[in-house]
Amino acid sequence: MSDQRKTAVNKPAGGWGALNAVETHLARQEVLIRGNRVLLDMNKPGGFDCPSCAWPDPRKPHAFEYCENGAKAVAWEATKKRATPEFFAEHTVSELRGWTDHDIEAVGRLTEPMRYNPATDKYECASWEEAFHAIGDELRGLDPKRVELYTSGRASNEAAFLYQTFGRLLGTNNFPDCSNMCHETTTVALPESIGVGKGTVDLEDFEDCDAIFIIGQNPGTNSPRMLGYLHDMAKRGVPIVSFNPLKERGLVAFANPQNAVEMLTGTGQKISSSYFQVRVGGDIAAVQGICKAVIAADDAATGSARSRIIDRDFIARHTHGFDAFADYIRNLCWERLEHYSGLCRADMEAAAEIYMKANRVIACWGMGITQHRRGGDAMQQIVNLLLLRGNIGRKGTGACPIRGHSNVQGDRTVGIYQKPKEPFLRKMDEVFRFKAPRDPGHDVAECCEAILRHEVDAFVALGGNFFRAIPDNTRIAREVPNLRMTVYIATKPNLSHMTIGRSSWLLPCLGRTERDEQNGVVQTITVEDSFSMVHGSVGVLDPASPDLKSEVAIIAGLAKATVADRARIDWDTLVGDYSLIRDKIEQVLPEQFNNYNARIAQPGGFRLPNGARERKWDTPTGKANFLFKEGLIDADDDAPEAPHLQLITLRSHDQFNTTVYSNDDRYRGVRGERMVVFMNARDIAALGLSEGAMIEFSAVWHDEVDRRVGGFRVVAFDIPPGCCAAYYPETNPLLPLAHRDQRSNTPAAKSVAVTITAMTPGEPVEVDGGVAEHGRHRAEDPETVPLA
Ligand SMILES: Nc1nc2c(c(=O)[nH]1)N[C@H]1C(S)=C(S)[C@@H](COP(=O)(O)OP(=O)(O)OC[C@H]3O[C@@H](n4cnc5c(=O)[nH]c(N)nc54)[C@H](O)[C@@H]3O)O[C@H]1N2
Ligand SMILES: Nc1nc2c(c(=O)[nH]1)N[C@H]1C(S)=C(S)[C@@H](COP(=O)(O)OP(=O)(O)OC[C@H]3O[C@@H](n4cnc5c(=O)[nH]c(N)nc54)[C@H](O)[C@@H]3O)O[C@H]1N2
Ligand SMILES: [Mo]
Repeated sequence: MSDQRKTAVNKPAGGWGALNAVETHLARQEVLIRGNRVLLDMNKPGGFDCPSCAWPDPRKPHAFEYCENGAKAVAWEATKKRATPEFFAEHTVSELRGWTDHDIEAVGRLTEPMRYNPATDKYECASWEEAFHAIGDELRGLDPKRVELYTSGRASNEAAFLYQTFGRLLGTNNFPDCSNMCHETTTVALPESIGVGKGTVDLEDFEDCDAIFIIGQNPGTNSPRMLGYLHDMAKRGVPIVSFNPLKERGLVAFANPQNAVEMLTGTGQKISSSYFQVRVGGDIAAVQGICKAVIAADDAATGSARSRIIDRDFIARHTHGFDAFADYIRNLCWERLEHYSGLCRADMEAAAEIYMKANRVIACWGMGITQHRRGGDAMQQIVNLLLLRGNIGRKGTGACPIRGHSNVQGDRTVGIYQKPKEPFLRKMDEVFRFKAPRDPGHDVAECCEAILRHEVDAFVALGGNFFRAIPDNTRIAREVPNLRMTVYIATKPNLSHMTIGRSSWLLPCLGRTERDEQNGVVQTITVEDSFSMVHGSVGVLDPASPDLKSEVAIIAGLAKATVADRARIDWDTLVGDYSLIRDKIEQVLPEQFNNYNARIAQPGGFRLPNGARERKWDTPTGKANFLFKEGLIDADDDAPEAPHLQLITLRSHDQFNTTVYSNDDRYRGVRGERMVVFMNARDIAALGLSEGAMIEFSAVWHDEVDRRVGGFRVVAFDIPPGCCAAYYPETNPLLPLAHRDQRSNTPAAKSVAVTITAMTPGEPVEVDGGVAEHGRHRAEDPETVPLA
């Protein structure tokens, strides 16, 4: 590792580097003055909800309730740059398809509706009326089962609710959603354990807990406001126990930009009191090892005067399956747990010691748990650990999945779901007087399979970047020209928009930072955060173009043009006053949204009911369940043997999913490039490579598809041997569609078996049909933030 990189990687996260980055990103998008003022309105009552992650807002916000990455998200949306009709006149879609994710979005905000013209291979201006008409005509003529309605988690509750109403009126439950690639694992597996698919904690619990376990999540980059809480907890001496194969800088130390001493001394606060570098996918074994040590300690305490370690009373009253679980765990041998977790027995026992000493424990998890073939099983082991000492449904305790997109949880709550429950559909029928379709629709994986089978005619996207974010993306994108129509509702152009059916539309919408005025009144939208708090958001900026419509207005326009005759819905009235949409949501979901409009007016909004938080378990046993399977730790083991490596696909510090703000990753010491692979020095040597060498990945999977991407530079990193990491979405062509969590279909993006081979710089990667990743057009873009 170079000295400069070493210094960069070893500094605390946050600090001057974070402030510096905020300024640079605002300046780069030419929003310095505007942006700084705008940032003051973020995450405050009466202001707008940060469009970045789903971390909740405190009831009493700080003066600067934003983080570096929230500021980047705002700067990116509030940019002065525009993707105008003139821009599209200069570039064919075929040409734009070869651009990088960064370059295409960096063009700026979309300004007018655009229609693809096959004769010129360009997007050209159209009016909203033309767009709605043409799209409505096409959709009306199609079998609704061959229409896919994708949602990305930035859509508001109001937009998402109208969207699912529109889709169900059309006659389909095909609602593939970004959550199908994200926390679907949690949504499916958590209810089996505790009866709800959402977390059971709130912000106050963070203040009350006395130990926290962070498993497979990188808060420093992906929910940086969480770091402020971790920072304060660490200061209070609360043990923070992290499980992550990579040494993530934000989990190691953090200098809070709001703390003068830390800023001046550059020291920062140590965050994780223990850091366990588990093997990729080794969490099942690691957590079961901790359970083993806890149960052993409890067994040893039995009969002695010492108090019991396991909360027998809670277990007897509130749980099911403890005895079988405990027996299973007692019989696991340490050698196997060590082998599969990549940790030693002493590590697991040390973690158990911390767990047993603490009265109140929170466990958080992210994509490092959900994006695995046995992600749901891993998550259920985390719950088992919590249940052992009654760490759910009590102050300062709980299960805490950290969601991704700022409203991904809310979208699901209001009906974006491919497998809607009967009571919900019955309410929809009743409120809108029609018969909603009953057969299950497609999730993301099933939508991709349908595209591959040529069973899709139209693909409509409410935000997102579907054809980049999905597994096997180049392979699936190749089939899209078979579709009759693609429709993209978006703020900025991206590579999906260049992945088009025979007809294609780009419908530009307002972003969350912008004033959404209808009938002369500024509208409030609502969102739900990771902790099930629903609150309002009001945009403050002038819209990027006078021709933008809100997502709500666009969906209503599409619905009017397509399904106006199928229910007596006054779409225009709903668009004119979003509180009327909330009334409809309340009618369909009365228990959750009772008194909706009044309650969003209270500071911080309101919390949706959560049974497990009150120790009411909505499971078939009526209890919280200890769940496990025989042979779980090594069943269907996907850890490849050498020379294969397990590839983790993850996020850099300067990206939000497929939105790449810059090519830097300050916390991992990478600057100006994304085509890198982080490897253990031993693997680098074993493969006969050296730092800086150029490599090609090829995926190991049992089918005929050639999955390769090349042009990645080797970077030595503190990561266990046998695994490596590289950025998404550049690595998505490697991720086989069938490689996914067994129950929820969530792509196993965190453990792709690959082989790595050396290549000479400039050597082309011939991948059948697709754009070879390293062959993408790149602007000369040394736009970098100094390493700090
Ligand atoms: N700035 C920013 N914020 C974001 C996003 C963004 O891209 N940028 N994305 C948003 C979205 S949609 C989401 S879902 C969240 C994602 O937030 P995270 O869940 O933090 O997502 P990742 O960065 O993909 O990976 C998380 C961590 O899992 C670790 N990991 C990988 N495999 C394993 C494993 O087997 N076991 C363990 N214990 N750890 C493992 C990786 O090293 C990495 O540190 O963030 C949201 N917030
Ligand atoms: N290999 C690999 N693949 C992954 C992951 C991984 O870790 N590894 N992570 C997965 C996860 S967790 C997720 S959530 C998905 C994300 O998948 P998506 O949600 O589909 O992708 P994003 O990159 O978040 O979408 C970015 C685009 O959204 C549009 N946009 C931004 N703001 C707005 C808005 O306000 N309204 C509208 N209509 N459009 C807007 C812009 O055009 C922008 O280009 O990717 C998944 N794919
Ligand atoms: Mo996500």
